[in-house]
This record gives sequence, C-alpha cells and structure tokens, in this order.
Amino acid sequence: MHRRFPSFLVSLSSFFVVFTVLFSCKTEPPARLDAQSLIPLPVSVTATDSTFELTKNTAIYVPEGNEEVKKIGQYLVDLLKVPTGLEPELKSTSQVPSGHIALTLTPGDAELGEEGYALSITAQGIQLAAAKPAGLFRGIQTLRQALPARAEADHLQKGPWLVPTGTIRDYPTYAYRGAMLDVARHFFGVDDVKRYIDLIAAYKMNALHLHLSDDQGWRIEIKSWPNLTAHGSKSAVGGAEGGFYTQEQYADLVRYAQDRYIIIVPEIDMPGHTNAALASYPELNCDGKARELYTGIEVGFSTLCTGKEITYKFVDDVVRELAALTPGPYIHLGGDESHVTKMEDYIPFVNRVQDIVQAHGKQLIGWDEVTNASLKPTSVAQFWAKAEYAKSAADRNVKLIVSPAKKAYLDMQYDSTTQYGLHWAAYIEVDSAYSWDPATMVPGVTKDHILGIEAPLWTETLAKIDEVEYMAFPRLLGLAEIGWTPASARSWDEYKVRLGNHYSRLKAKRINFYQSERVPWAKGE
Ligand code: NGO
Repeated sequence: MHRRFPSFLVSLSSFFVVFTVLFSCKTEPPARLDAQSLIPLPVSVTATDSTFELTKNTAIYVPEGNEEVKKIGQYLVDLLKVPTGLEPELKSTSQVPSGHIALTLTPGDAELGEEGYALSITAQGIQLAAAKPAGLFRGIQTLRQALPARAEADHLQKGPWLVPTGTIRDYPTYAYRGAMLDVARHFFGVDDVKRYIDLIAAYKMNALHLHLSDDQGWRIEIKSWPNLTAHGSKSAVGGAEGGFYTQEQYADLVRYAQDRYIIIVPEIDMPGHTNAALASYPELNCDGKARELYTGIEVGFSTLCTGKEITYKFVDDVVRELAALTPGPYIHLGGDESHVTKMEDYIPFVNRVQDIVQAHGKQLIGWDEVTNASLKPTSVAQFWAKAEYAKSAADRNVKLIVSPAKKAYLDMQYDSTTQYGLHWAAYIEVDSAYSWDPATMVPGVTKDHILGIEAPLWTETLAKIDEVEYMAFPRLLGLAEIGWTPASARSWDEYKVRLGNHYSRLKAKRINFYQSERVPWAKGE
C-alpha cells in the first residue's frame, strides 16, 4: 500500500538516499564474515578483520585439465559479469598468484563429502576447495552471499566489490534437499522451471521433483503413448491453458539442473491421480471407456485398471522412456490418495511397479501410502501425511524423504488472509515452516532413517510463476536450511534476523516474496 507524503518531503528524502548511496558505499566496510547472514547457516565460520576486493584485475584460477571445474568457474564468471561489470578471466594453472580467486579439488578431505567445501578469504585472495566439484558449486553460493546484495542484480551496479575475510568449513546434514513443483495442475514452461532451479540452487538444494502428471494434465512427451500429450496435456485447473515438455525440452531442463548439481526427480502419479491418462487411452480404464478431461481440484476419484495387463505395459513404457531421460537415481511413482483402488489391488500394483522401476535401473520413490506394499530397502517413501506410514518405513529400513504437509507444503497459506493457496493441513507462517526438526517429527523415526527433506508446491491455486514465488519465498530458505544446517545450530530467533537481512538480496533477485510481519526485514540496506 502506498501512503501519500508531501512532495517536498519525498524529494528531500530522495536527496538523502542519493547522497547516502553516492558517498557511503565507497567507504562502508562489509559486515564481518560471521555477521553476513548466510543462509543456510554454515557448519563453521571464523572471521578475520580484513576485506578482499574483487577488481577488474581479479582472475579465477581452475586446475589444469579439469573441464568440470572450469565449467563451475565459468558459472561464477557468468554470475558476476552483469551486476559487477567485471568479467574475471578464467585461467587454468596450479600456480595461483595472490589477488585472485582459486577453485581447487582436495579429494583427500573426506569430511567434506559429496557437497562440502572449505572457503578461505584473505585480503590477498579467495581459495575455494572441495573434495568433489559439487562442493565447489555449493561453496560459490556462499561466496555470493558474502558479496554485497547488489551482486544479485540483473543490471550493472556500482562497486566496490568487497568480501569480508575469514574461513568457512561447511557440509550438509542431509544428503537429499529438494523442492517439488506441480506442473500438472497448472503448467509452467521451461523458462519458469529454469528460474525455479536457479532459485533453489542459491540455497544449496540438490533435487527438483517435478510432478509431471495428475488428473488435470499429462506434461511429458512419451513417444510410445503419444495421445498422453496430444490429448491429455490440453487441460489444466479451471480451464487454464495446458502444455507439456517435449523430450528435448525435458532433457534441456535435466542438463540445466545438472549444471547446478541438482537432480530432477520425475513423478508420474499412479494408480490414482491418473484421469489425464485415462482420458487419453480408453484401454487403461476397467470399463474400456475414455474419461473426460478434468479441470476441477477434487482428488482421489481416478485409478488405472490394476487388473489389466495393458496397464503394466503402459507403466513399463513410461518408466523406460523416463529412465532414459533421467541421470539421477530416482523415479517417483506417486501412489497417494488412490481412494478408488481397493487395497488388495493397490498393494500388488505398487509391488509390480517397484519391480518395473528397478528393472530400468532406478530406485522407486512413492508418497507415504506406498508403505502398504512390500518396499525394498532401495526404495524411498515420502512422508507427507501419516506418521504411522513413516514409522513403518523406518521399521523396515526404507529411507524417508520428509515433507510433512503441516510444515513443508509451500502451497499452504501463511494465514487466513493469504491470497493464494490452500489450508487443509495448516496455515504455515514463516516461523512455523522453520521451527521443526525432521529427526524428531515422528517417534521412532530418527536422523538415520532420513534421506532428506523436500518442500512440495502444489499448484491447484497457482497459475503464474510469481504466485508460485510468493508461496515459496521466503519459506523455502528456511526449509533449505533445515536440510543443510545441523539442528543444534538452528533457532528461529537467530534465523529471523538473518532472513530479515536477505531483504535486499531477495529484491535484487526480483523474487515476489511474502513480507511476513514476523521477520524483521532490513529494508534500508
Ligand atoms: C496432497 C495431494 C495432492 C494435492 C495436495 C494439496 C499429496 C501427496 N497428494 O498431497 O494431490 O495437490 O495435497 O496440498
């Protein structure tokens, strides 16, 4: 809401803003490294009392002959280029003179694992080291947050580009840290998904789960069953325009994510949530009659015909094509809310699709109801609703992805005044989304049973990417921190200040975020 001020006050205050920007940013030192409001909070940060300045003479050094690290170096160059106007030269050598940024691999540093990194910043240069390339990529996200917020802008900004000095050693608590986007209820095109990938990458998430089919639409080209998209992709909630990804577009998304060390987990929901498939192929229905396309938001009314052999041919074809497009280890086959599938049909169905997924060299993920079946230890259950299902998975050594609807569902409204979203599970304010621990959610389910955490975003009420952003941000930052930072180091009272300090960073990224009153937003910085 805009208030009206007398115009002389407006011009006086703009004078002071311009004055402050012009005369203070040259001299203003950055906050110390341990006061940089990093999200997720690193495992350890030690600050020293100096600064490194990124200038037009700064180069980025990568190890000779390592194309993968060179690509990560190029990613850093591309991040810096537009806002700073600097285009650091990429150099391959083992001899790094002072005054530069060096990316190095230290494979012997086992504590850093797959994604950890060690960052050392002195007045003379920046050293980023990791055991694996993914760790370098994660470390770059920290370096971004150690730079001024204006380094996130999409147009040229004024320097200087000062980074506070010190060291950081950091690695994640959970191996799987994901976000889910439902592109079935409303369809989101390749560019929207790429933006979402960039946003989750900035907070060190490593998985994007795409909910690619539901009653309202089928969103991925399957060459052996072409009517799934020729017909089943045309609808969306409320009569909105449908759409789908061709396999080429999908492969492009997979590569884009891979370059950011993010896996895409494709989900084809079954045996329920299948109306779009049932409308496209009559033979998938027990009565042999095609269903009408569906644009409402009810759930639990559709089912594949589990007794027909053609159903398994269909599943096998779909999984084969998806597996060929998926470098990551997982295929998600839904399994939720199959209210019109009898339990005696549901269980053998899930057992059989689990075999199909394994036959194509992948691991099955399913929503928590799949624990009714005989899950193999390589399969993963996604806890969203029922604690007893999560417990039953843990008892059988089936790993869990934790996404409790009451805490992690990004489509839940913040409060009763939120414009979009649902509230069937809860209203989830920013503090509530942050203040919980996956390892103590369900009695009998401990950290060792948990592969990680995921923040699902269902889109029954969200038609545009800025609406998606409004629901995801800022809660997604907190959920990313739950996945990364040790629970013992987290507290809402401390986190809310760090989050508040991200105000200008979120603005610079042009994220449409919810400005919760529970967060002390640092609007002036
Ligand atoms: C449920 C349901 C989805 C809805 C969502 C809305 C799961 C796993 N199945 O979560 O179909 O879109 O709630 O919040």
